Amino acid sequence: MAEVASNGPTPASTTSSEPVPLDTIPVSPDGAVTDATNGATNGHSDGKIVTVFDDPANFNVKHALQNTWTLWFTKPPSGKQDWSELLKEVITFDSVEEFWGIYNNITPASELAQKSDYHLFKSGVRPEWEDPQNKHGGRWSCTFKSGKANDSTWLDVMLAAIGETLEDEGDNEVMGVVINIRRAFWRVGLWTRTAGQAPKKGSAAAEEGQDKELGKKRLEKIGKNFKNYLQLPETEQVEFSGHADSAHSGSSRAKAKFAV
Ligand code: MGP
Repeated sequence: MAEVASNGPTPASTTSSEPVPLDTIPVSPDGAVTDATNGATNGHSDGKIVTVFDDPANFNVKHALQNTWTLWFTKPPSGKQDWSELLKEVITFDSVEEFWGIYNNITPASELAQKSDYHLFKSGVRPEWEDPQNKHGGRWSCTFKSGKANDSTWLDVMLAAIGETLEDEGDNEVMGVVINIRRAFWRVGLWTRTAGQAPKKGSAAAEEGQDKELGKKRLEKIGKNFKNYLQLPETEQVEFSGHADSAHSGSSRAKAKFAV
């Protein structure tokens, strides 16, 4: 194994079982940060692949993600508190290294208190039905009875989101992913920009001749990808519901519009 020089900033430990404060995570080390892609989209530039070992002392090579993501946390209510009082923005990141720095130092889903949620959303989108970029959208979701999902279920879904493998290029549907920790179950969700409705008159999609059926097919394909990452057997389904219905009923358990 390559030897890593001992001088330079020490990254937060990844082996400690104690969660460390987020502001100690070396997500933005001092000094210049090397973009591992060197501005190229495939990680190669001039035929050279840059890895963390190019500068092991400073630990400052970053592999850029296609999008910038923000982690949010909903804390369990203590008494009567509004949804918006409980929802907290945690941290924003845009590289693979930052993702792992954060993931390895926050409380795993399995250790969260009941009624907590993690939300991982594209930067600039609040994980709420009311956000302008969500309000016409919906959610694929899957409920796992206690013990039927674990930390890797949530990790796989986050990696699929930040790795942009849930949708086809140009779909521009995925807004974020969510895990709800509840007494008797975990619910994993994938939020989309649309909900299978006909495109608005005059919109780019309408002008391209896209119709309701096409929108629904696009969402179903995303639902199937989601189901694969959740490793669900063919006999189980993930369900899609619209945020407008959830907002109307005041509950996330709005009636499913379709399932795959
Ligand atoms: P939940 O956490 O999505 O589902 O919503 P849970 O715990 O299964 O509960 P249920 O009530 O849907 O059966 C819990 C509650 O948080 C909802 O009832 C809403 O009051 C509130 N809430 C959840 N979301 C995602 C939103 C949101 O986007 N906007 C607002 N205003 N309230 C929300």
